[in-house]
Formats: sequence, structure tokens, C-alpha cells
Amino acid sequence: MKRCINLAKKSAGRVSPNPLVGAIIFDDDFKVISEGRHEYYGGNHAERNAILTAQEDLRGKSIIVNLEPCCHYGKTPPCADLIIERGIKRVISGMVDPNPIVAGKGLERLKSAGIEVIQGVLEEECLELNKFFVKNQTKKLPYITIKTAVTLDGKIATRSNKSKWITDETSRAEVQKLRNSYDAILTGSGTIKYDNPSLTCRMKGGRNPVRVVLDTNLSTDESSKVYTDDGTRVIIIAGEKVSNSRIKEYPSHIEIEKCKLKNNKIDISTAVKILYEKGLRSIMTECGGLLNKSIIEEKLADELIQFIAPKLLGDTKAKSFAEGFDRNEINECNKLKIVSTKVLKQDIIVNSKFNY
Ligand code: AOF
Ligand code: ZN
Repeated sequence: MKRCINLAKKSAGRVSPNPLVGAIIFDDDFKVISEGRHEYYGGNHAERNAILTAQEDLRGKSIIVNLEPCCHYGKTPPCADLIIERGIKRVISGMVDPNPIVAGKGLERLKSAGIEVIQGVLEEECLELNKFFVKNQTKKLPYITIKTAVTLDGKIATRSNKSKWITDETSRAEVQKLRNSYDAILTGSGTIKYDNPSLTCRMKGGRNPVRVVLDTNLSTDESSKVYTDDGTRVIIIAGEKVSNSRIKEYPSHIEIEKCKLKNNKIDISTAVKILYEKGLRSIMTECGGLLNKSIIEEKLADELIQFIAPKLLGDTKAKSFAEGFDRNEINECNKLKIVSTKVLKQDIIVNSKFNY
């Protein structure tokens, strides 16, 4: 199953809104006969690819797949039927498909055909692999990760908004990998003005994420790097009151959506729903503390990834990655669960999940 998960990961950033799936066919001596993965949206499912690449008769063989085989006619016919047709005798599945049109029915069909089914192998790892898909299917919302580069005292910038460079080049290379796997990067107008980031993916073989800027009053400069037309989608979510003449001043490849306001700022819950409807199923923020705070306050954030540098700013006016809460008691804190830590060259990555 670990091999299956690693195989599936090779398609990171390529299959959205579909899940990451790998499948391996093997015989009773655990000799691998073939493997396949879902490579791109609309393409063959992993099981079909594994079955089609096999050079031998599959009767009596086993297939292991990190997601329950499907039983529906979508872009391709049901994988469960193909598995039955080829005489495979055993299916090992990592997790039940949260998609309501499958949801256990794929495994049921296999069992009714007399196939041995083992379900739930490395289930936790499989759920983590497809965390975006699970959130989308169960909540009809994008999976949202807050990404930060902070000092040991949790600061992302000085009082004059200088943030280059808190973390080192090893951390920044990791960020490139993340950009490759999320559908979109979300930022705010302040970050565009102070940092002028490009938010592209410079990883070898990577692909650019969609860039999304929340800009209530359309105050960002049209020539900002984030608005460069490099063939990837760029979206601005603006306040409902912006004028059409101001909209026309932006380059024509930019999609500008008007959004309802809350306390004179973009209503983040509505903005996130707009982005989901535009097909964005996983979003990573690279922004200032006020936008992150709104996302946390509205219980929209799923995960926090902190790149922590061994530096101390120690200035009360320095900027935090989440700020603006009015809290007097420790029990008002947001509670998270740390899921992993990793030491890089000098910096560390702390990965936590929100627990509302
Ligand atoms: C995939 N790849 O390897 C498996 C999937 O739109 P379709 O026809 O490709 O169907 C997508 C659904 O198929 C998806 O939501 C999931 O429930 C199921 N399994 N999907 O994209 C795969 N095995
Ligand atoms: Zn399928």
C-alpha cells in the first residue's frame, strides 16, 4: 500500500477534482505484474491502467488500490466490472470512496461476484493522501491550508512589512513542491503591495497553481507580477461595490469576481464558495495575518504548515501569521493537532490540523 500511495503521489496537482489513485497487481508470491495510476483528470482510472498494462492473464491475481474501485459509469466504465471480468480473485483497498455515487457500493459489487475484499489497509495514510478529495466530497468546500514562514516568535514580517527572507532556500524549495500540489494559492492585496510575489511554481517538472487575490477595492497595481499572463488562471475576488471601469483597467486574462462584504471586507466564506464553484478544490494561503485570521475564524482552514526559522524578532509591532483576534483567555485559543515535524537544513516544518 505504501508503494501504491507513492505511485499515486506522482499525479499530485494533475488530477483535481479527482482523487490520487495508484493500483498494483501481483501474484501469490507477491511478484508485481503491473502497476498504474490515475494520471490526469478525465484519464483512465488507476485500476484500468494497471489492468491494461499487464502482459499476462490476470485470473487468480490480486490488486491493491488506495481507494475503493468505482462502480459507476463516469468518464470510463466501472473499474469493479473490469476487475471481475479479468478474473482477479482478491482486492485490497485502502479506504472507502467518499463519493456518494460509490460509497461502499464498489466493494459490495466485488464481494457479490465472489472476490475476496480486504478493506482499510493503511487507511489513515490513504485518507491523508486524499485529504482534498475527502473534504470536497463531504463538505462541498475546498481543502484550505495556511502556509507560513515565521520566526521562532511566530512573526512573518517586521513592523514595516519586510519579510524577505525569514526562512532559508531549503524551506523555499519545499514551498515550490506545495505550490505544485495545490489547485490555487490565495493571497491578499497587502501581500501583493508589500512583496510583489509571482506565486508561480518553479519546481522542475512542476505546474503553476491558479493565483487568487482578495482585493476589496481593486487597489492592487495591474502590473504586479502575480497578474502576469503565463497561461495560468488568475482570479481577483473584489468587493461588490467596485466599478466596472476599474475592472476594465486590469489585463483581460484576469477573471474578476464581485463578492459580498462583511465589515467592509470580502466575506471570506462567500469567496471560498465562489472559488469552489470555479473548480478550485485545494487552496494554500500565502498571505498576511488578517486574512489568515478570517479564514480561521470562519472555520474554513483545515491545515497549518509552518516553516519556522531559528530567528527571533521580538518586536510587538512585528506582524504575526494570524492576528486581530480579541481574546483574553487561554481557553479561547484555536486548538490544533500537530501531525508531523521535520527538521530541514536550519528551519523546521511543523504541520498541524485544525480541530474546531
Ligand atoms: C479517479 N481515478 O483512479 C479512481 C477514481 O469522472 P470519472 O469518471 O473519472 O470518475 C471519478 C470518480 O471515480 C471519483 O470521484 C472517484 O469516486 C472514483 N474513482 N477516480 O479519478 C481513479 N479509482
Ligand atoms: Zn474507477
